[in-house]
Amino acid sequence: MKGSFKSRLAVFAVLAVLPLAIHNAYGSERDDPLYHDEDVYRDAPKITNKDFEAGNRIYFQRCAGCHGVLRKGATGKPLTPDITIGKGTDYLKAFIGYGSPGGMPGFMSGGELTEGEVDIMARYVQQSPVAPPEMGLKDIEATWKVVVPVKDRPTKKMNNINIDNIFSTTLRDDGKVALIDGDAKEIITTLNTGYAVHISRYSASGRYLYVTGRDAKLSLIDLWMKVPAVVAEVKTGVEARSIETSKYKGFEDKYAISGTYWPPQYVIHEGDTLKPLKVVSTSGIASETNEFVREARVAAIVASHYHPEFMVNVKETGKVLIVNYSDLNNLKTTTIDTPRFLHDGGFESTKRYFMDAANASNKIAVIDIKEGKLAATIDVDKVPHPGRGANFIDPKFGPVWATSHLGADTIAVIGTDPVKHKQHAWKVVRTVKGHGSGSLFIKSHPKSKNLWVDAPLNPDAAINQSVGVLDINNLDKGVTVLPIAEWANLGEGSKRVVQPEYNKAGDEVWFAVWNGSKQKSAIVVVDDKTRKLKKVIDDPRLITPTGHFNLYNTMHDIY
Ligand code: DHE
Repeated sequence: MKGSFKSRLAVFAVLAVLPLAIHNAYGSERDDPLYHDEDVYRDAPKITNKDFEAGNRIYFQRCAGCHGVLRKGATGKPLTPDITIGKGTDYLKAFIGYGSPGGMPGFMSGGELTEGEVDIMARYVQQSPVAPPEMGLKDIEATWKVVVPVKDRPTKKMNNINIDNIFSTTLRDDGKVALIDGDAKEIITTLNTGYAVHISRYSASGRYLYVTGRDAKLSLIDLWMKVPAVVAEVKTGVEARSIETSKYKGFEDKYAISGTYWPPQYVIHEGDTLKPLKVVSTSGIASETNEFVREARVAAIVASHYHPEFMVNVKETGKVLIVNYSDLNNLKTTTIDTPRFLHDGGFESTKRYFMDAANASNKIAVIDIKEGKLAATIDVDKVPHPGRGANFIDPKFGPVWATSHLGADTIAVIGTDPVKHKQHAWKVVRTVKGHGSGSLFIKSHPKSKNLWVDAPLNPDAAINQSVGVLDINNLDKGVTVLPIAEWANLGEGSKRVVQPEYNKAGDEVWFAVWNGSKQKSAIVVVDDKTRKLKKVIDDPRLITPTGHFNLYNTMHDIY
């Protein structure tokens, strides 16, 4: 591919993904004779440049997260031409359009793609994938921008907002976050933070908010300003999902770490400016196969409260890297082999153990943060997807952590106390029915008696538009289903209900009602005790809300 790194990055920024130079070099039709050099492409259906470009853009927006930039598969199946050509265009169209019970969303039935776009995608995935560019420290530094230098920032909090109870809400397709005052339940401001914003995390002091977009644009927001605003940004790659900050005593607000899907690497940044300090590749040898994996993507990252360390999940290699940030020039890393593919996870209640979902193996790996080693692996149901999971005290089994599943309608409740409840530790002590498969997130709070579970990827609207709630003290009683989307009263649309999140006090639970970008969406606030509707926040600025992150709970890992 020709052109400087910057121009290549510009292509990515405009098209949101892969360069087309190779394709363009072969003329306007994919059936150009040159293109048929390799046998595998001989049977690929025709695709015009225009459709290939559209396919690239859609693939990055909707597919690469699960299937990989190089289409080698992870959460989703591999989609390389040697496999897809054999399936045929009609089969692929049905799959893309209507999804599968295994967790593949129906992109046409869900209203995200038109019939024409589904046809393009069915032909696009039969073409050969094109490798995106690398990005070293210099390249990353070239994108780094300090909007408000540290010396020009306030020295004390300049607003009257109770920032502990702020929610940073992802406005997925609007490329923004909404900062919502959790007390007033009103939007304070919305801020541009990058394409298809993914997650928000806060600095250990609570002053700074870090937001990453899927396009790997990382934004730093100063919550002390009169009106909180973006004070620095940097682009760490072309695809990202994770960001975390240093939490160990003495290192509060000092570092941030961002993980990228492409290039497969992590970057350590100066906490208050985002200046990139260190880049480390995560490509390497996989735990179970001992084969080299180039696209070894960084999934969840958590920060230890026990040591100056980050736990970096490398999805495809099944390695948890314990990165000690006390000396960046002599970076010490402990590598723990786990089952694959690692995705998301969170701490149990003492924060000593990281409960890490290896979703392709249907297992939870338990990492002992204090000792820096694997404590256990636990079999659960199909495709565990905890988010950060939920902690509570089970009346019979003591402290437990729970995950729901993408591929099953169950909740696995796991004993987490190896001291006072040793016989139950790292065992599934209960399997409880939720209200449906296709769940992504589960949540509780130390002050609550409820366990909330969503199912936004269930194909049935009655299930994906509602949530399930269970009584922690009476889990055998079964799940109660609450019609959250109906309460929001938004009119037409897919209205998937996603991610329970508590307020600071632990007496309200918030849900996003995630509708199409041209339709009305909302945040629904439920009274945790009565399980009744408390408030619908339906400000028109809430375009495609998905994740929402309460400052106090996120900062202190309370879930
Ligand atoms: Fe996420 C967390 C990856 C699709 C909402 N998501 C994560 C994490 C990863 C990840 C690795 C953990 C980050 C961490 O803790 O540091 N997500 C991916 C994907 O690869 C995937 C499957 C496909 C994609 O194309 O991105 C994907 N995620 C989605 C969605 O479609 C969701 C539902 C809506 C959206 O906003 O895009 C979504 N993901 C979330 C949320 C979290 C998250 C809300 C944080 C959960 C938490 O409680 O911390």
